[in-house]
Amino acid sequence: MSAVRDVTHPLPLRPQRRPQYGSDIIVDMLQACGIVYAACNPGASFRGLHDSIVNYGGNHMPELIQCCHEEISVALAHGYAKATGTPMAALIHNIVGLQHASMALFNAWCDRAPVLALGATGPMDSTQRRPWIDWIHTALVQGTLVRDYVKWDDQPYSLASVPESLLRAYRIAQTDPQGPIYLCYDAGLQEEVVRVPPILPDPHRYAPPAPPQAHPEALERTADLLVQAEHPVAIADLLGRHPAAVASLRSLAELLAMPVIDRGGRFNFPNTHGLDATDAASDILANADVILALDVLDLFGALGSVDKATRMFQPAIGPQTQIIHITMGDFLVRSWAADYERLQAVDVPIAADTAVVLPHLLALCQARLGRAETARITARATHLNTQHRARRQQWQQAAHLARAQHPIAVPTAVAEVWEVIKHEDWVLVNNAVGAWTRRLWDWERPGCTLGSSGGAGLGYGMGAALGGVLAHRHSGKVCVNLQADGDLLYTPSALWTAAHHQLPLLVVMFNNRSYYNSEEHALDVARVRERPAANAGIGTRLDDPPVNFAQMAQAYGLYGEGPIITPDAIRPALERALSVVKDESRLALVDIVMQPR
Ligand SMILES: Cc1ncc(C[n+]2csc(CCOP(=O)(O)OP(=O)(O)O)c2C)c(N)n1
Ligand SMILES: [Mg+2]
Repeated sequence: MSAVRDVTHPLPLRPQRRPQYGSDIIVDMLQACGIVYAACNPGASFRGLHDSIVNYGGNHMPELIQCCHEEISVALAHGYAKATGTPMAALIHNIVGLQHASMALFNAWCDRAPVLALGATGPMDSTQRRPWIDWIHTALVQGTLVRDYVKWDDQPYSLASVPESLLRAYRIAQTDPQGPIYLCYDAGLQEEVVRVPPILPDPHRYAPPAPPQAHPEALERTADLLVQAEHPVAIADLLGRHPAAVASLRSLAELLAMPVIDRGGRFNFPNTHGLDATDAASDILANADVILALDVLDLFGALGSVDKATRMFQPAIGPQTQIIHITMGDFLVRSWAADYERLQAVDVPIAADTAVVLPHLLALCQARLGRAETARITARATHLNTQHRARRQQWQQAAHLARAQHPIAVPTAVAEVWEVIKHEDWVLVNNAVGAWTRRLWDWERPGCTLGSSGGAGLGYGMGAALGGVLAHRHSGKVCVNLQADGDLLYTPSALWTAAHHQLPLLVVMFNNRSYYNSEEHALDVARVRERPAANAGIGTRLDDPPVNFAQMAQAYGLYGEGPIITPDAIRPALERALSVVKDESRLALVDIVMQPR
């Protein structure tokens, strides 16, 4: 369902079947909303819904994707949502499943990703409960467990209220700022016999609202500031959730010769473009007189840098820098988690949808450009292009030099993966590497990377990557997961889901045999306190014993190679793995042991 009703493309026809049980109605509604997949880890609280999906619905719209942990189910839906722009469902078994799912819901919340978390409980009619298990697994009200980090939760009281509840949930999840919702279905309600089938509403008429345009005066002021600026800079973060906005940003950047810093919440700007300044953010910001922030989650953090050890923040911009921020972020603030970030002073705050605003802003800027501005802009473009080319060359050279290092350096592995996939139609569905992929790969298309977990809750990578694979299933695209070791050890059973559903994915383990982020903190603290650095590995390293990830993949019936410890061995291993992914439509994993950063 898009925001604007398209009468030429009606939704799939309403099923010509008669619902017999309450959960059949839920399935009819999921199909009417176009939900293709439902990730699930099973449980008796939704046995009614399970039966309806596989028997009444024929395991089609939604099709079940079996997972071994609710955190994986939700991460899968999270990755899928980012890859498609639409939600899939994750079925979550009462209280226990919801507790497992909660952290992944938190990730989706922080990442502003629409996920339909469908839970179950009860029966709420206590006379219908089985002793012990139905009692310990029933809560009043289950949604309170995750209420602080879902956009909405509901527990429909009757079958008649099921359709409206689901339509509202879908609409809320899909309306910007997007986010997860949680619906809880009473087990009794699911198993209730339908006497008179309800007339299901037409989901088209409940679509998310058309997104808002900016206030005209604020937009005029924005255009004035940008055109008059000596050094305008754009910072984009979640803008790329709408691919059209990426093209608009590119046009605006080119019109003004405005460098762009991509914060990477989604893909926002091609790194091969001469105006990409992501890898020179602090220099570019130091010079900026006007900043156009576009859907930036942490604007304060984007405008400076912090010393991790001392927590000292160093602003990158001067006090005179004018700041414009176009975001819908003000409409999604809760008190529980401080994911709203530090309050940043902004000169022109605009609550609007960047995809709607940018074409208008472009026209306003175009109308303001005179000869003097054009000459200034042309000179700026030349300068920025030259700097960009020099930086790209510098990264290439650094990667080339790093090849001699042992253990394998991170840029060496990143460069080798690129050599193997660069002629494929690839999608980076999870990236644990940090800046090096952006430095060495050509990121050019919207959706070619899916960003990170959002909530920095570990265990995200493999599940989210499989969500990306589901989204691109049968498309011929090669999905790539650059997977961190520590993150995978939270949710290794996601490999079983990949094997069971034959999800093709190239997994490259960026294996530093450590929870290195934590080891690094330990090193920093030891340095500041002048204590022995040698103990930083206690409680943080994963090298005793080292995990054999290739064998782990094999244990799930998948292809696994490694550990790879020399640069020359990387490429042949990756090529063999890629053949497995493409020819056998299976997950293949290559474990590369490397330096921590
Ligand atoms: C659920 C959860 N537990 C603990 C942490 C704290 N933490 C942040 S990064 C990190 C280490 C991650 O290790 P790995 O995934 O191997 O990445 P690396 O830092 O080694 O590149 C830990 C433990 C967290 N973010 N989330
Ligand atoms: Mg690690």
